[in-house]
Amino acid sequence: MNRLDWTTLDVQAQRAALSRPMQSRAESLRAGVEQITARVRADGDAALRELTAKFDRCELHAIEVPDKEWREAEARLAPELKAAIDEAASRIDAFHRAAAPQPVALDTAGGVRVERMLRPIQRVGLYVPAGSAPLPSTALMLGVPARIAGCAEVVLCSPARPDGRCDDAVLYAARVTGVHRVFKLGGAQAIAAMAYGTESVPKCDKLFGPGNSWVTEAKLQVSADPEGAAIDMPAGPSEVLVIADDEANPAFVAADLLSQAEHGPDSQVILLSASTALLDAVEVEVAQQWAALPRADIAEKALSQSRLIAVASLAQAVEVSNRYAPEHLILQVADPRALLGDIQSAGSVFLGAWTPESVGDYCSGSNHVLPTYGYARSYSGVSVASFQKQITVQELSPDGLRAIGPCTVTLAAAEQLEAHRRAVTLRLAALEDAA
Ligand code: HSO
Ligand code: ZN
Repeated sequence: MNRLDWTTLDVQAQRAALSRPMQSRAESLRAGVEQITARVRADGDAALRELTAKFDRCELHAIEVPDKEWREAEARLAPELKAAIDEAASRIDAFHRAAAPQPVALDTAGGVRVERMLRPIQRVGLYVPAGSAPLPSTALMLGVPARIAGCAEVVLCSPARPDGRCDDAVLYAARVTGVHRVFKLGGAQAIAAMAYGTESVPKCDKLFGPGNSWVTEAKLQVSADPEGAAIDMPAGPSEVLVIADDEANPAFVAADLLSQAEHGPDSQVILLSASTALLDAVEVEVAQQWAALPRADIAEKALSQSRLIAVASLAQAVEVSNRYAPEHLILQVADPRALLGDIQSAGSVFLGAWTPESVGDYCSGSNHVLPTYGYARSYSGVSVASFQKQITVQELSPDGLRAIGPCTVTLAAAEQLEAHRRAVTLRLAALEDAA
């Protein structure tokens, strides 16, 4: 890991210290995704079969997971894994239910009622990657809020293994959350299928979930097309920023850094501390713990673009963190709540020594589909609201129109929109006539 001292860096060096690994939107990627999308739109299921044979080395008979395979997956799954999925789902459900937006009804003036009602997005498409490892937890993080929102059709795509089956745990998690249909599709072709529809795959209104650069590029392309589908958020590789003080346990800090580093070679982990002793100790711990990891090669690549940064104070650490806007922010300091009020940009925050990021990834109840790559400056993680539309309603009585009509008339006149003005004045005149 690179060691830096924030206080000695000039403006340019500070910017470089917080730069993310370059995300390629290379012309070849763009063109490759465009080609895939065009093929799926033109040839539907036939294109999906061909592309799956080519990219996933798997001959699909049925594109949709049949009932029999759902049942077999559930029967094969270890009881403790089933129980853990059930347990995680119930806590994610509890938190997301409590955090769901509520309808609003308010009189903003006498006789002027304004309301907000919530409606589910009808058809949603969830993507669950299975690249270096299938992620059943992602099926929970997307499926639970979709169910709470009440989406009419919830479709999930996850790539099949070469034996033609989807991962057992992903299928079980999908079933637990009430996902309606699962398709054995991965990559850009899965995104294209859900955005445009094929004979088998229904066209969806909005697509959710993480993925590799092909999936991300496909989501960006379909979201720019009015005939395509909306997306949850732009996504990049996973990342964590840890702020630690001299009381932090270096082994805990190192374990948290490595748990993000093992996600992918382009993941990024950053440690900020005002304590040189802590930075030294974490560096030693990372090297020790890293060597024992099964995914040491992946973590090594991630660590090569990661940083241990010395800062002058906790206040400066918070400043730097807000600037970086991490997906995950871990505060391993004596009084983490004292810093929380100053946190402006982060996807999800983990407080204190006993809150590893892993619990949020799986089962504390919060969502793990979070804004990466600095998007936490303006985006939030997936929640029930992501699966809903908010529709406002207003209703005026005659008194209500008398109360706010003049304000409308003045503003319409100022904007020289005469028809707007008259829509009010002719009604006010009708009220006067009737009086
Ligand atoms: N940390 C990842 C989510 C995840 N971790 C899934 C384990 N499984 C991105 O937030
Ligand atoms: Zn994780």
